Amino acid sequence: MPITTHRSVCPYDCPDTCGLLVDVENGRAVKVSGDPDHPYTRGLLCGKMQHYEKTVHSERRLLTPLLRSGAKGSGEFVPISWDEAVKRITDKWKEIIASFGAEAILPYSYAGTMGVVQRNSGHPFFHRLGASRLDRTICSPAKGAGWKAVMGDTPTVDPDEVLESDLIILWGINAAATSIHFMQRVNEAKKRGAKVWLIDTYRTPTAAVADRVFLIRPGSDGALALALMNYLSRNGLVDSDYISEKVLGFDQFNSEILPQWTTQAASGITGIAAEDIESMARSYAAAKAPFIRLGSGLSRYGNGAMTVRTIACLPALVGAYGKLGAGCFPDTSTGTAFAMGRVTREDLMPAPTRIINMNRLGEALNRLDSPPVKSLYVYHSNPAAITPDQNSVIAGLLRDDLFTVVHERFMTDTAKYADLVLPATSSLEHSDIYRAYGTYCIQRVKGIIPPIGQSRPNKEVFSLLAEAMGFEEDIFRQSCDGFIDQLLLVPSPLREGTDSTRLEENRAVRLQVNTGLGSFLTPSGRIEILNSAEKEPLPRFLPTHEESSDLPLCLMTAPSLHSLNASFYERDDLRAKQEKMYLLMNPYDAADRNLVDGEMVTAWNSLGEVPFFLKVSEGVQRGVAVAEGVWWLEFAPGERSVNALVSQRLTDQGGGSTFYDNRIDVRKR
Ligand SMILES: Nc1nc2c(c(=O)[nH]1)N[C@H]1C(S)=C(S)[C@@H](COP(=O)(O)OP(=O)(O)OC[C@H]3O[C@@H](n4cnc5c(=O)[nH]c(N)nc54)[C@H](O)[C@@H]3O)O[C@H]1N2
Ligand SMILES: Nc1nc2c(c(=O)[nH]1)N[C@H]1C(S)=C(S)[C@@H](COP(=O)(O)OP(=O)(O)OC[C@H]3O[C@@H](n4cnc5c(=O)[nH]c(N)nc54)[C@H](O)[C@@H]3O)O[C@H]1N2
Ligand code: SF4
Ligand SMILES: [Mo]
Repeated sequence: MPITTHRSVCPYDCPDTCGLLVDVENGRAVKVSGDPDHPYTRGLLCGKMQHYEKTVHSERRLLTPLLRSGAKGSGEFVPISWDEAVKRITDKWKEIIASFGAEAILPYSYAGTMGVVQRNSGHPFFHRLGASRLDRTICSPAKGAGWKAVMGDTPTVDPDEVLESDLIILWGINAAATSIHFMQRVNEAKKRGAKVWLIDTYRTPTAAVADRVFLIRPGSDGALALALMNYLSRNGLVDSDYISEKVLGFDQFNSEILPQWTTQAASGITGIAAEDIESMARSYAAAKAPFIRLGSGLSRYGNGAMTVRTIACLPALVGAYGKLGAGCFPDTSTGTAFAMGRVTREDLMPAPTRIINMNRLGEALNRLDSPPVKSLYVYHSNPAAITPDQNSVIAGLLRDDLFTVVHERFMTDTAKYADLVLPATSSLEHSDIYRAYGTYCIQRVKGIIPPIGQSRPNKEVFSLLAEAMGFEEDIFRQSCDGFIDQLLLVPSPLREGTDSTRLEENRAVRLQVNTGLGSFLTPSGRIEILNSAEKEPLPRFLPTHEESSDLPLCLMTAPSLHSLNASFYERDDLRAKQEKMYLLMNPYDAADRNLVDGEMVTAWNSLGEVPFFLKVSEGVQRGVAVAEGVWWLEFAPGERSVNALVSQRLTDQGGGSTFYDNRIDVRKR
């Protein structure tokens, strides 16, 4: 059989949404490389995706529906047919609805695939069913809320603008792992003379590109931003003309909030020396085009939205939002590229149903009544691994009276607790259309190999379930491609003028985003340092949740270079690169506890205990411990992984997760 090459896209929850070229031979993907024709990613793939064919054709792929035959969590199943699986699910749901109402059914999904159609295809079904709704806030809603409080709906600039910057601040982002194409631009800007700073809680791999690395106390970035702004203001380094024309509320902020934020005061909280904060402020003011690339790490705290809001004010003081290659870039704004209402179909809900925050799944499964959750349907997510408070989630999944269905590519930690497992296709086996959050591109792709085993795409499974439930709406009968054709008929200003031929050729297409310098989509038309619609009209410093904890170490639940949340652990090659499930600690913190590099230790707090291998590292500041990656329990050294140490508490706004706002102590195993 000849080898044919097809265009596809990386389906994972990564800002860049790379274009792929996939060689197919005899119905199998045999080689995956980057598509040089992609306007942003231009052929460069990360290490995780260079052998995506090993994931797609992994021996671990689920091939048939499976019915539990052993105790919950034992992983013992027997194969059954799709017909039987669908009948069992819908019979059980009809029974639950008759006794408890449809709100006793809870969908749980997040970002196993970022394709607009497959990702959201459960929404119309569960809306029509009248099930409880899931508030999908695990990632970065606090970042969104903080940004919006200052900038409203102003679109962020194109990431390529960073090439014009002379000072790039990577703030709370491990771009070497999570934004490799942005890093390419950063390296290019460095060659043109730009300086690069990193502000993080430990020396991540991204530190290698930075001219200056500032290690900050977790959750204290708001204090740093306030002190920088105070210094700029007291030393005549602000752009007064720009402020009077474009900024709302600076005078009040400057008199009521800033004065207490001396560099000494901020130094006490952030751990960064006062002289360093002063030199940062001077360099920031002197830069022609200072560009802040804001990650999500600093937003996953009890004060996360306020931190982002405070940082978003900083560029306004020096007029950076008015300059090419300057300002602040949290994520791109492509939410309106498609008519999402047609995809999610809230109109199908019989009446508004209750909303359950996905970060509090543990609480929902264990404590909720009126009605209790009697059935959980998980698709493209792995909550037993990735959700806060793993002990509580697993206790819920162990409930005998909970009917759990998991639609998955692999036997994940969550699937092991299911009553019924359904096999899912990978992105090479189904059609979809993608937008991105780190670039302004969209791409439409087709399935290019047949489904592995009896696996089916999300959309198709919801059509089967809808049919068995007797739902007759057209959306449940449409093919994925038919649905995408219709969706593309609905115009969007972002897609105006885009090349539809390229789109049909499965090539990535750049959206037309007007990131016009100097106009702001806020109620006042200005940058709103003062926002009277907010509970706190002015930004100020808020403490984290763990401020008053007596445990000594702040736990960083950071991304790994070789995995993506709990994805890619099916791959022996990539797991080998992570070596072991490590906890990184400063040499002094280790010595204080008589711990030595390489030994097994137990990290603990009031929520749980997790065994790790200790890695002593000078790159971690005292008082901080780092656990990279979200390991599957199958490969963890003990019974639990990192999220057993993470609480279900939420961010100050947006209902977000607080993955980084947790303290622990560590003892010998
Ligand atoms: N390789 C890889 N790529 C990924 C992912 C992955 O797991 N692995 N995950 C994907 C997903 S879902 C997302 S949302 C993005 C996330 O991409 P990022 O924004 O890069 O990652 P975050 O986990 O949000 O955290 C980034 C950094 O914030 C730091 N940090 C934590 N607390 C603080 C703080 O208080 N102040 C400061 N200044 N820094 C702090 C952490 O140490 C971490 O290095 O990446 C995506 N891409
Ligand atoms: N400790 C810690 N915890 C974290 C994070 C962290 O950095 N540290 N990151 C957090 C963040 S930012 C996020 S966004 C969440 C992400 O949490 P999740 O969205 O749950 O991400 P994954 O762990 O990648 O799990 C996705 C699952 O979807 C499956 N899948 C892939 N494609 C399909 C498909 O088409 N159909 C179906 N049915 N299944 C499919 C995959 O096999 C995989 O098991 O994790 C959060 N949890
Ligand atoms: S995970 Fe990110 S960098 Fe890697 S291939 Fe996918 S989109 Fe590209
Ligand atoms: Mo995320």
